[in-house]
Order: sequence, then C-alpha cells, then structure tokens
Amino acid sequence: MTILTDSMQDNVERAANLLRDAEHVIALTGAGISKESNVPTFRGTDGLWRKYNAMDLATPQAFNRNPDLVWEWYAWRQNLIASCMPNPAHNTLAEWERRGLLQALITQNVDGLHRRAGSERVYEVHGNIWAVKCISCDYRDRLHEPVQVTPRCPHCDELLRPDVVWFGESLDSELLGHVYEELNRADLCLVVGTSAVVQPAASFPLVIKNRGGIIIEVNVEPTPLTGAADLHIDGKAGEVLPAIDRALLSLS
Ligand code: BV8
Ligand code: ZN
Repeated sequence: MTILTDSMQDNVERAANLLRDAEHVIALTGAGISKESNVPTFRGTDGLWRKYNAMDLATPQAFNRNPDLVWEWYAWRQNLIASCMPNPAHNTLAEWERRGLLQALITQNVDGLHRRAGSERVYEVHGNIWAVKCISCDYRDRLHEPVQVTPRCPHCDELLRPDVVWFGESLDSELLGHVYEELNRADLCLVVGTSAVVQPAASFPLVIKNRGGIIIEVNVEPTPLTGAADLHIDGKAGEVLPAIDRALLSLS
C-alpha cells in the first residue's frame, strides 16, 4: 500500500469526485504510464532519446538513409517491451473501462501495454511497435517477436518498416477522425504520463477544456498542460491511479 501525503490524498479524493460526476471520461497517456513497467520514457533521465537522438531515428529520412540502423533501434525496443508487463496504472484504466467509467483511451505509446492490460477502446495514435507495413505496396502485418534482420515484404520484396507515426508524418486521418469525435463528446480528460510537447496529441486535452470540460493531470513533473489543468496530481501513475480507484470505491 502506498503511503500518500495529505495533499496527495486530498487531490486523489478531488479527482475521484470529478471522475464520478463526469458524463464522458477519456484518458490521454504517454510514455510515463509505462515507466513503472520499465519501458524507458522518451525525455526523462532514462529517456530513449538520451542514447539516440529522436530526430536521428524516428523519421522517414533516417529510415531512407539507414533502414538497418532504424530497425536495430526498434528491435532493441521490441526486445525490451516483450519482457515488460502492464503495471497498476494500465490495469486501473482497463478496470475503469470495464466499469463504464472510462469511455476511451488515447495513447501516444507504441508499446501495446494498454491492450495487454485488457483495455479495448484504445486509440494508438502513434501506431504500434509490433505492426509493420511495406514501404511500397499495401502489405501490413503484426510481428509476434522482435525482428532479427531488416524484414522484407513477402509480396513485393521491398523493405518493411515499423507501422508507427514518425516525426514529420501525419497521424492516420481516419483514426484522428474517431479521436476528435471522442474529444467532442468528452467532459473530462485524464492526462497521464506525457510531457505534452508532441503535437497534435499534446493539444487533445485542450479541445475538451475549450468546450468547458475538465483536465486532470497525473505526472511526476509539471508540463506545458499543467497550467490548463483543473487538477495536477504530482505522483507516479502506478500509485496515483489505484489510489483514485480506492477513493472512487469508497464513494459508492
Ligand atoms: C505531425 C512514435 C505534421 C514513434 C512518436 C507544432 C509545433 C512544433 C512541432 C510540431 C508541431 N506540429 C507538428 C510538429 C512536429 C512534431 C512535434 O510535435 N515535435 C515536437 C518534438 C515539438 N510532430 C510530428 O511530427 C507529428 N506529426 O504533426 O505531422 C504534418 C501535418 C500534416 C501533414 C504532414 C505532416 C507526429 C508526432 C509523432 C512522433 N512519433 N512516437 C516511436 O515511438 O518510435 S512521438 C514519441 O513521443 C512517443 O510516441 C511518445 O509517446 C511521444 C511523446 O512523448 P511522451 O509520451 O510524452 O513521453 P516523454 O518521455 O516525452 O514524457 C514522459 C512523461 O512522463 C514526462 O512528463 C515524465 O515526467 C512523466 N513520467 C515519468 N515517469 C512517470 C511519469 N508520469 C507518471 N508516472 C510516472 N511513473
Ligand atoms: Zn510490398
């Protein structure tokens, strides 16, 4: 059981009341929610980008220049992620979906941990690290283990690439359409573990705010969204979300 400080407990109870009273709750998550599953974040001290410059690897130009290097980096991440498990934060969001409290989950993460925790209404706006697609034809597939060598298309023998959204690439427009439908129905956005710098995802909570909705932020640091948040809970997702759940259960 995590010992929560008074102000943390006050904020947890405030969050539980806001969530209980909301009509249509959605969540936006980032790499921070997977930190306690030992998936490194992008910009923290253990951030992935520390060792690799994001712009050097997660871009179409980098892949065109050196597909083997980019695949080496993704294979390294696939190996890491294959041994990671969902943590109590992922499990709480899946439980809230089952209980009808959470209507949709928008994630920037490509690690697939939300689905592995049991969440079903998940929008992976930056794709999934286990998905691949051909750079030339419309072949797509799902990997079930990390790649060993740069994969080639079984249909046309061209290179396969990770089916993720790289910097400078636009998000899938159909998926984005469904995301904005959710944003335009929601009256509360729970933002968990994102540095809120990557666009357009970082602006999703503001769509809800600008329609009079509420933003609750769970993060171990302030972010560019903190100023717009109705409630910022300074704590680890894997501790704060279960604490909010305990407070919710004690309300009913
Ligand atoms: C697009 C997939 C244009 C690949 C990723 C406007 C202004 C400036 C720049 C832009 C702009 N609009 C577009 C851009 C360019 C760019 C961008 O936003 N750049 C940023 C850096 C300024 N955006 C794009 O290129 C996007 N495309 O807009 O295209 C366009 C439009 C039309 C037509 C053509 C083109 C595409 C962006 C998607 C990039 N792909 N990932 C892969 O993963 O390999 S982004 C990558 O960063 C991940 O998805 C990651 O999730 C995401 C965001 O990072 P976070 O999730 O927030 O993770 P981070 O490490 O940063 O933060 C972790 C947080 O957790 C921290 O706050 C930390 O405090 C907290 N934390 C840590 N531990 C815990 C915790 N919190 C709670 N509990 C804990 N235990
Ligand atoms: Zn092909």
